[in-house]
Amino acid sequence: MKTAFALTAVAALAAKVYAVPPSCFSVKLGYPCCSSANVPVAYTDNDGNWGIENGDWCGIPEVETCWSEKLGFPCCSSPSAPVQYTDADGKWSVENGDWCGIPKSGGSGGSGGYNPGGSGGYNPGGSGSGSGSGSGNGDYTIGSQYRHNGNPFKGVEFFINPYYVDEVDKAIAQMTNSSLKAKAEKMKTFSNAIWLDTIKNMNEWLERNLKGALAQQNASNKNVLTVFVVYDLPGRDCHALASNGELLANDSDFARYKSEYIDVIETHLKKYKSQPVVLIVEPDSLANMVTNLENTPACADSEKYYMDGHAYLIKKFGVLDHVAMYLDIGHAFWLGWDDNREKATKVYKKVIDSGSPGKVRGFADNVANYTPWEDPTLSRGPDTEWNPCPDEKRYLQAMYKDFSGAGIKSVYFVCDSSRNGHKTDRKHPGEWCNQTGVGIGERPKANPVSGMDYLDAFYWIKPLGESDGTSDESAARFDGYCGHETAMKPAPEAGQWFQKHFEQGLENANPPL
Ligand SMILES: *[C@@H]1O[C@H](CO)[C@@H](O)[C@H](O)[C@H]1NC(C)=O
Ligand SMILES: *[C@@H]1O[C@H](CO)[C@@H](O)[C@H](O)[C@H]1NC(C)=O
Ligand SMILES: CC(=O)N[C@H]1CO[C@H](CO)[C@@H](O)[C@@H]1O
Ligand SMILES: CC(=O)N[C@H]1CO[C@H](CO)[C@@H](O)[C@@H]1O
Repeated sequence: MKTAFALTAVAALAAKVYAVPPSCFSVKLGYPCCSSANVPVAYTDNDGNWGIENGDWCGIPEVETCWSEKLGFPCCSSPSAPVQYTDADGKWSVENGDWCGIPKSGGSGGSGGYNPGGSGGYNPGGSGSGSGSGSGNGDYTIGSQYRHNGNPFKGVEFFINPYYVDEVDKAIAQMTNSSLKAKAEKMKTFSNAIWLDTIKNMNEWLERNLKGALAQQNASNKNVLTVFVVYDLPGRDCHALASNGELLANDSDFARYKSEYIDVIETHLKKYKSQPVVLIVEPDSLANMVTNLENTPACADSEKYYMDGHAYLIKKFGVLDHVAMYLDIGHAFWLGWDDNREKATKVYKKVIDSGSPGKVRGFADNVANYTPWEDPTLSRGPDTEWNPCPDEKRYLQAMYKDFSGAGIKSVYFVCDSSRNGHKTDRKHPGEWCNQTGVGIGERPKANPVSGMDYLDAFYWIKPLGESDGTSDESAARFDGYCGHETAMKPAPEAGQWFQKHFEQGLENANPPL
């Protein structure tokens, strides 16, 4: 309010103080809010629209079209955006891979928007005084420390990743078959992990999703679990090419891994301490340490960084009460053989000890792989190259025995079931790229198998539909496996959307969608 003349003019009307609604732009300037958004505009300046009531200036409250901004999320571009989720705050949709609040239509009666008391749980900025700047993002109360008590997947709600919901919506838009569309719609109701596969993606997605989960948690009054994949070690994917990372196996890139990646994740995790978090740690890395040190020079070059990187992150994340970590152990047709399991036991024991006092909850298997949970057609013999663990169930049973026997204290597993519902067409179980015949497997669920208390969960770690690697032989990250006969082609780069693979996964779902 800049104009002094206007003030004196009205001061002459010598008003009674009107009962002040608790917040609107004028309160911090010393004027009450008008009683409704429908008061006629008498004057407009940079602060907002002013009305006159009871002989005094009052700030006309804005109809809160953009209610989600105070919760840290943008508004959707249109009031007719499709509703994906509804809670006490309002209706939510997804745009550009993030939640957005669907604007409440302004207009009639001024009833809708202006909501002084702030109803439901999630209320940034705190109540009362109206002193602060109000806008801006998230200096909200995060609440008290959450502590995992046993299985982190149990008794919690799973966070739905809005980015995936958006990908699925786009996939649905390309479909014509209505029965397939209906299956795809269901995919939006299941949770999957969020991959922090570059420093940039981590910066973009980690806090946003923690914040989203906190909002969901406060609205639903149930703890909401988010699962992240930590995936950026120097010299990543040392034995293959399709998922090579941004950091090289050298000291300066290792310093970046620590300071620009792990430390930043730690800061966010420490802040969002009232909600459960699971971390799936560095897929494929330690399994490469078990089997590929001798035959792959790139893996030998990466060894120091893989080992020191794990020690570093276990020390940091493994002391946080609301965070549970699972180290990746490949899958049945990687470490299942007797000699590999024996070597693996030593490697994993050493890594866990090196991270003390940090602790890990257990191990993740079959991440981004296709090995079925049970495959009664296979047994140890020439067909399996004498692998005694030809499916994930037998693999975990054996690993449980070996790891517990070696004195590893916390031995629990989470199995990636996003793509292992149907035996794929692969001729050799070592094939991993875009396998034809893919089908989604068991839905995410805690303690899914009776008699296997050490299986914490089936969970979708690799989102179905995101490519494993390109089939373009001229691409820098082309890996021979992605050109093999049973690899679906043409395939886009790793992580890019692969519509055909997605559709096949839906058709072959087991159990069916
Ligand atoms: C439509 O999809 C269903 C299952 O999702 C499939 O069984 C059927 O063959 C498809 N129809 C056509 C015409 O492709
Ligand atoms: C490490 O690799 C990065 C590329 O990611 C390069 O820029 C840097 O110069 C390398 N550092 C050393 C010490 O070789
Ligand atoms: C602002 C707000 O409502 N925060 C709450 C979110 O949930 C936590 C945990 O239940 C509460 O402690 C906060 O007060
Ligand atoms: C479903 C699909 O795309 N299958 C293809 C996988 O790759 C083989 C060999 O390149 C093709 O013959 C299949 O059509």
